[in-house]
Amino acid sequence: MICYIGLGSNLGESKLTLRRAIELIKKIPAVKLLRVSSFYETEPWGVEGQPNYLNAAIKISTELEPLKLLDELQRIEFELGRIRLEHWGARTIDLDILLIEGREIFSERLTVPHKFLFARDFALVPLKEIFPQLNCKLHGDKIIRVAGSPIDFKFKLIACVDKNFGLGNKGKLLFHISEDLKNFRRLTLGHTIIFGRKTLETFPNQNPLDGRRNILLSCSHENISGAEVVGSIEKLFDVLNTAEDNFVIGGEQIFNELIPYAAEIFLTVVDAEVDADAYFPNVDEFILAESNSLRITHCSLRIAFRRYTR
Ligand code: ROI
Repeated sequence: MICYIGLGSNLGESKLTLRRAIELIKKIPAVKLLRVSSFYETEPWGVEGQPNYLNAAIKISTELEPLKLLDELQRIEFELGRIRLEHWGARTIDLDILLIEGREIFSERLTVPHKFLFARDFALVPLKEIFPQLNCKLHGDKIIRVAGSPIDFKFKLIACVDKNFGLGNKGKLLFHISEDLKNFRRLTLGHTIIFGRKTLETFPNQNPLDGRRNILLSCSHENISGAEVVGSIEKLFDVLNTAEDNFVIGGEQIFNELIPYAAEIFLTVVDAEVDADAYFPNVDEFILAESNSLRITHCSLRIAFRRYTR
């Protein structure tokens, strides 16, 4: 089941609250985060004398029944300090089920599509960004795109995989192909690389890679010379620069965490099938923009350099 959720906040540190809400939604069992919109500053709709809101929308896929999903969203609202005071009052966080693909619901607790969705530009503008096929009319409300969404880091995922999107086996990479290593170096040199501990262990002598800003995303508080260590996705956002090229280089777990926010994917696909125990995530939310195939010199394998965009 594909579902779109609207997020809103106009009390406290709204940017951090929206980011935290998205990370908490990501952690709901049986929920997969697929896509995130920009953040938008919006004037309060339907009420006066409140601070402006920060609004966004996300796309998820889930096996949860809609009412169970609603329970989970309300638990997260509560965890983030939402206290229900007055109807339509200012709030630290508001999470609304906006749309569910192929479903309509009219029950006491839940109406889908959301009762006021098509009247509210603050919900429609972010929704339309991640669901461009949506057929709707805007009302000309003042909605300003602002910095702060995880998508503003424009993450680029880069990996070498076999035909089945296998990444690695028993802690080792599947391939060491010099054409691919050269391409990896050319793309990442002078930029930021983000990786997990298992990927660090695949580096020569387990050392950070030269000529790049190395960031290890790991909750074990080790100290590594030549790399910055961050313990969570939210801390990663604090240390990253949106003007930089931020390459995510693996492994499986780190790709899974960051692919919902990614702008681009560089995949080298080797025309072979190899035993693997770690895989690159599904790329169905992306469009294949480019593919260049070549025969590698020493063995007679073909490889394809693919580039995907949103
Ligand atoms: N207005 C804006 N702009 N954004 C919101 O998220 C929002 N949420 C609400 C009300 C009070 C209706 N107005 C809003 O619940």
